[in-house]
Amino acid sequence: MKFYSLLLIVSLFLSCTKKEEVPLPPAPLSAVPAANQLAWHEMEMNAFVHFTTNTFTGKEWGYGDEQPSIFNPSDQYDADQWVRTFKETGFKGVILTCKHHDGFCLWPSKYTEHSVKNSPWLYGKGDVVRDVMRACKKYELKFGVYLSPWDRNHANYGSPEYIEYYRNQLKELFDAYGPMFEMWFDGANGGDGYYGGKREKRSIPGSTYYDWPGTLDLVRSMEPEIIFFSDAGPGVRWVGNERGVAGETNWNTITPDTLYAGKGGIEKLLNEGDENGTKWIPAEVDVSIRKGWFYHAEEDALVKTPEQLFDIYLTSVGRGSTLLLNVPPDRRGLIHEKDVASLKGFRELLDTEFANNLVKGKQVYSDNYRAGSDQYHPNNITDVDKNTYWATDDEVKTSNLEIQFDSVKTVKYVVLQEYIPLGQRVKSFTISILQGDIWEPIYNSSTIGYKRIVKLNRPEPCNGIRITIEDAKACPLISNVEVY
Ligand code: FUL
Repeated sequence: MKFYSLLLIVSLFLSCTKKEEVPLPPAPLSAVPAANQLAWHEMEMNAFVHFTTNTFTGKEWGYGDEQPSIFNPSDQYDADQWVRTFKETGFKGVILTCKHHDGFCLWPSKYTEHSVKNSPWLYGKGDVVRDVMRACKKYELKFGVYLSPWDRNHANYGSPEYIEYYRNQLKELFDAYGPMFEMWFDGANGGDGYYGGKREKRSIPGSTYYDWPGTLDLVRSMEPEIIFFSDAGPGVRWVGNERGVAGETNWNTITPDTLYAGKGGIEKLLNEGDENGTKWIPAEVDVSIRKGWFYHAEEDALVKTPEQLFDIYLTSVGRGSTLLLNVPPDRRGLIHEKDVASLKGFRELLDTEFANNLVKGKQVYSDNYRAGSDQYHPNNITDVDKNTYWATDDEVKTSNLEIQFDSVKTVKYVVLQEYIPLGQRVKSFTISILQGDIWEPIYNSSTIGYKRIVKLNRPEPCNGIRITIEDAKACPLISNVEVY
């Protein structure tokens, strides 16, 4: 008798421990984000700041022959106000044009006379790069730099000496103003310029002149975790337009060998990515709050409204990209009142539209979850923990997630997030709402990625919501669902 009870206890113990055995996690896909790319995704909204002699000449592209004396912000200049505004309205990082195509440097570079040090502003002692960097530290925003490869002022542009000059400036910037989270390499190259007085057209072989591998290595030696933006990455890619619109289908992967800076006709590929791309190079959506990238008083009436900014949010962050919104300071050296008002209105819209998540903490039903293990339970999508996720068995690529409400609710937005550390998987999904006893499909689309925000054409009263993953590259992994 004793022996049998012992056996019972042992077998009970074994069955309990077996139940708690966690199945193997899904295998990662071949292209997954690196840690710094993951951190970049999570930033979601960064600010871009274009400020230089163009602000004072009224141009968008300075020729490179501007006198430094024209750069002269007023006593009201206040980089703190720029960054404070970004902080208050929800931006996580700032990228500053330290040097635009005209070659004028916003810091007192020792390698050129074409800089703030020869302007009357603060008797030549001003330094915009330092001020923005300090304000970012104060408000805990990350700081990034734009240093235009094309330089219409420099006499040696087009020759190897210029590459040395460009690299010296990178060293200056990274030595004195770090840490930096992102470095922007602009692909623009219009050819003609002042070039030390030669006033001619210079063309460079775009894919070889800058020796990008060497330049990137140099920057990485100073800032190992930096994200590089260029048309084709390697950190993040251009989204293919300056209108604020990522592809509705938006893969974070491309095969970069097929691309190089300045090559035309690849906008669609950049916009939508490539499902079978070999590298994780997500699109960054750069767009200006104004018509131009620089401040021009005559564009004060054209500042994008809060509603326009909200639409851009939906077509950028809401399509799995990061928004890089340009907000250019005016001639005083302040973010203009109109821009501040628009940004604040935009923030209010975000806060009201996404105020009350109807499914937070709710029970979720699914027709499949990995080996029936709690580790991959569908409740993981409503637990507000980005590190937990629902996963299906390896062979299951179609599955449902269902959430029922206690009473009729009106649904306007559905937010979906894949668990991207193991790769982007979902190829197609459908949203249905429960009306009476019927699940009514109301929306179908393709990719999800880091985040997908679906705005329903008209708010729908319903008793529940169902997300059907129709197809995926491998078993789908969903980390978060919110409903508003
Ligand atoms: C473009 C530039 O030519 C514009 O002036 C601006 O800096 C934009 C962000 O990138 O290529």
